[in-house]
Amino acid sequence: MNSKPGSKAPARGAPKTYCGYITLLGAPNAGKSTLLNRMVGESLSIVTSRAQTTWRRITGIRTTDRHQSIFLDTPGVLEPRDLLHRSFLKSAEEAAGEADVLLLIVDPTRPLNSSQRTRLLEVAGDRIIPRVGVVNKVDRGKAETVEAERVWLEEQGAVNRGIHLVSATSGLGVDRLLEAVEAELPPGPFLYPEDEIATDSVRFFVAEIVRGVIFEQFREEIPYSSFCAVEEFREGGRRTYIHVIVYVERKSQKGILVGEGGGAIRELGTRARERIEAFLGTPVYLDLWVKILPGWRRKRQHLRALGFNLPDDDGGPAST
Ligand SMILES: Nc1nc2c(ncn2[C@@H]2O[C@H](COP(=O)(O)OP(=O)(O)OP(=O)(O)O)[C@@H](O)[C@H]2O)c(=O)[nH]1
Ligand SMILES: [Mg+2]
Repeated sequence: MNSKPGSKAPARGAPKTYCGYITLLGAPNAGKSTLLNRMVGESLSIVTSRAQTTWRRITGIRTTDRHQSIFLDTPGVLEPRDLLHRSFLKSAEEAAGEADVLLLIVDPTRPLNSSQRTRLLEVAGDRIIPRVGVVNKVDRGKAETVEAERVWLEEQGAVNRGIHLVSATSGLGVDRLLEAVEAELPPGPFLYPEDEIATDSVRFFVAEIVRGVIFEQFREEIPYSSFCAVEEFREGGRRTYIHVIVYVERKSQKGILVGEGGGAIRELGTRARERIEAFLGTPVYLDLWVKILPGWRRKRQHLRALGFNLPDDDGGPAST
């Protein structure tokens, strides 16, 4: 070897590291966000009992000794009915396209129909990468439906690295899944510092906390018509001042969110503030406003302004 003193040759015998993107793909409500949170060990992605909770990609990072797994949670794969749904689908497709490893997650408690299954396989695509099957909710699924989902994954050739039976809520089977994921990571340097677990901004998480409370507190279409945005975030005073706007599609929805005598929005504000304080570890003044942005779910200019990832205009459902 003729390396000069002080040259930048990599240290011989330096331990090799592995790092890659793992995309979680599945139908709405399959438990993708629950699984991401379980694998990262923090509540990063909101989870509710209702379908279509996740609206865009959420990144969660898990670093062990020599492995960095960068998990991408995605909106559930669905039949798009409006432009917002098409944005969900685009986010899922893009994350699938960026994956080094794909986790195809199915839910035995809500078997999909054949067109839903076809769409899921379409979004999973046919890139040659490691694909791991996950049958989630085995704590609740009947043995025969768990087996039926496992067989489906196997027969479709949708996975090429085995199928794991897990429960994201109890953690059953998740350690073995994590080991299987690490074994598939490509060699490479870590892309994030070892103590980093998320890439989204504090503002984003605050808006998600408010959206999560709206999912809990309101029924029917209200959670699906409410978009939360942090307009201002000012630290330094006795309390952190946070101004959040909840955009709704119609006047009637604003009435429901505000409630009689402002009761509903007060309750929402109190619950959201308590959670934001716990998240930030500081006292917060939460200034919460509801605004009408007519038909925002269907309007390209509104969705763009709200930061959604939009497909090119190909005349799909309800694109205006
Ligand atoms: N019994 C049981 N319930 C689970 C499990 N994993 C997730 N759930 C529940 O399933 C529901 C949906 O979970 P999410 O993690 O929000 O599902 P998701 O796939 O992210 O849903 P979208 O964001 O709508 O695509 C929640 O009520 C979870 O508590 C599990 O292993 N067992
Ligand atoms: Mg989700």
